[in-house]
Amino acid sequence: MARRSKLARVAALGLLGALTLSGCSVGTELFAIGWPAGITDEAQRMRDLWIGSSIAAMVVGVAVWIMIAWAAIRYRKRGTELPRQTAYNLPLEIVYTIIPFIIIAVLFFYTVTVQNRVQQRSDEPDVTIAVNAFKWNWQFVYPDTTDSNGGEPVSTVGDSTQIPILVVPVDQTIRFELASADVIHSFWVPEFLFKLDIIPGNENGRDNVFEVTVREEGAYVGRCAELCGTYHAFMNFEVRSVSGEDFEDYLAAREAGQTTSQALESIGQDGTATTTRPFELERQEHTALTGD
Ligand SMILES: [Cu+2]
Repeated sequence: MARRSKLARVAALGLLGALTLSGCSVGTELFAIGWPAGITDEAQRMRDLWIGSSIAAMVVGVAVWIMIAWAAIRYRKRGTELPRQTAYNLPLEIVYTIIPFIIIAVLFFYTVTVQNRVQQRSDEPDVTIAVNAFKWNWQFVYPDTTDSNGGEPVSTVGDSTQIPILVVPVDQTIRFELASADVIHSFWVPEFLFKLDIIPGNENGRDNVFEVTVREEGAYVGRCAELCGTYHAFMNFEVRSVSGEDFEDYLAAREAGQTTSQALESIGQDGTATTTRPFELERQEHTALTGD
């Protein structure tokens, strides 16, 4: 009896070890179960939480399957004799009430920790960008800059023929301050694994601000994630993450009077969006002509 329980314990430990090890290295993709990787520190934290939860769920699931199989085999019907009847095992009932409670408490602890990290705001972000949403496009303003043409801060605004490009540096904390000119929009960059509603009149609160640290250079599509009207679906933008040096050069070129497109080309980037394109005007023209 003693030997058997020792064996069972070794087997359980081995299983747990194998699951944990594979979860930490080769198996992360397996345990991510389709969860995307994302390009920010915050996205990575959320992914880690998800993978940890998957592994925990797998461990609990396997333990339950083993116990079910064991009970079914060990206590299967062997003859016609009625087995020993038992009821009200208080210690056992307490154990199976407490164990789920502990599991939920641990999951809750990690969830709150990650949530606080994702919503964390630094005292001094490296870059602040104002995002203004309107029906049906976006404006991105860099408040710490001055355009030599008019003395206003540098900004990029999209229209029906041009996708606005939001240029950000990598490896720096970026604060987005969201504002809406009309209805509720939602700022969503799928690769950030994050979106935030933009509620008109909320500009000076804390609910319209979030921060990320982007870790990968590239071009990523951004969208409005709140049904905001007829052309909601066309309210796309592009995030272009570049090195810190390129970002400085980009802003300097903008301050010197270059357009977004020219300034992007001056740092060796595509001048127009590569991940999405302006919506087709056909529908609009059709509507104008036929009235439906
Ligand atoms: Cu919108």
